[in-house]
Amino acid sequence: MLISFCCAGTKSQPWLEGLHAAFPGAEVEVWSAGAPAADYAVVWTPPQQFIDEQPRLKGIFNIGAGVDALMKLRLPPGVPVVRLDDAGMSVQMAEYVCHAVIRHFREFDGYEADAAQGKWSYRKPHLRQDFPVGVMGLGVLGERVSRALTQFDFPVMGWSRSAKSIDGVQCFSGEAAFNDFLAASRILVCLLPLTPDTDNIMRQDTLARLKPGGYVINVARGSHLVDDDLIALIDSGHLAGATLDVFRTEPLPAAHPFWRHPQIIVTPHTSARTLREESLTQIAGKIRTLEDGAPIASLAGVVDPNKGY
Ligand code: NDP
Ligand code: OXD
Repeated sequence: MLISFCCAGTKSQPWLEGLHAAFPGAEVEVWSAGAPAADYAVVWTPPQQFIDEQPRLKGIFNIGAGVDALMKLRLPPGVPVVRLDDAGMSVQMAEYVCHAVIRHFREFDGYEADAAQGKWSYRKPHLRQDFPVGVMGLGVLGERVSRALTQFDFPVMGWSRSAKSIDGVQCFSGEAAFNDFLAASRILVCLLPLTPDTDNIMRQDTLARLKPGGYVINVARGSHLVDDDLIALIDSGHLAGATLDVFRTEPLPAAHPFWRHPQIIVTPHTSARTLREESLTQIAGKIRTLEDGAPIASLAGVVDPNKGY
C-alpha cells in the first residue's frame, strides 16, 4: 500500500512518522510531481496535478473539516473524499465562540481599555435575553457550539439545511426559514461549509436583518462574508462589531481595513486547529476500515459531492 501525503503549509515529518507507525508495511511518501501513484491520499489544498497523477486512489483524506478547496478540483469519480469528523476541533470551536460571545456581551474589551488607563469603572450589565445567538450550520462543530452556548443561558438559535432537534436550541431549517432565523438573532455565528449556496451569505441584505446592535463571529470561511458590507454596517451603527478568524485571503493582507477597525477582532485562522494525533488516529482507522472491505457509507465524514460538504 502506498500513502501519498500532499498537504500545503504542513510540516510533513510528524505526519509521515504517524502514518508509518499505523501502517508499518506501507510506503508513505510526500508527493512530488511524477511520484508513483498512491492507494490513499492525505491532503490539504492539493494542486490539480496531484489528483491528475492518481489513477488508482481508494480514498482521499482531508486533514481539515472544510473541503471547499478540494471541491474546486476535478476529482476522480467514485473515489471517496473523507473530511475530519471533529478530531478534537469541536471543543476548540466551542471555546472560541463562547469566548467571543462572552467577551462581547460582558464588554471585556471596554474593561481592558479602562484598566489600561487605571480606571475603576462599572458598565451596566446587559440582559442575556437581549443577546440571542444564531448559529448558522448545525453540523459537527455548530451543534457542539450551540450546546455550549446554552450552558451560559443565552437564547440560542440554529439554522441548517435539514431539520434538527437539539435540546435548548430553537432550530430553523432551509432557505424559507433563513430570514426569520436572522431576524431572531443578534449575534450571528457562521459555521457553514463554503459551497455555492453559502458563498457571500453574510452580506448587506442578510446582515441588515440581524437585530440592532448585531455582532458577527465568522469561524468558517472568509468567502462567506462580504468584507465591505460588514464594515459599512458597523460604521453605520447597525452592527456593533465582529470577531473574525477566517478571511478571503490568508494571511490577511497587512493593508486590509479589518486589522485596524476598532470594532473588529482578528485571529489568524486558529479557532479550531487540526490536532495531529487525533487526526492520524481517525484517518488510520478509516483506511483500515476500507482495507477490510467495509462499505464507504460506514465511514463518518464522507463528503457528498452533490452537496459539496
Ligand atoms: P458539517 O458538514 O458537519 O456541518 C455543516 C452544517 O452546515 C450542517 O448542519 C449543514 O446542514 C449546514 N449547511 C450546509 N449547507 C447549508 C445551507 N445551504 N443552508 C443551511 N445549512 C447548511 O461541518 P463541520 O461542522 O464539521 O464544519 C463546518 C465548517 O467549519 C467547515 O466546512 C469549515 O469550513 C469550517 N472550519 C473552520 C475551522 C477554523 O479553524 N476556522 C476549523 C474547522 C472547520 P445539514 O446538517 O442539514 O446537512
Ligand atoms: C478546517 C480548517 O476546515 O482548519 O478544518 O479550517
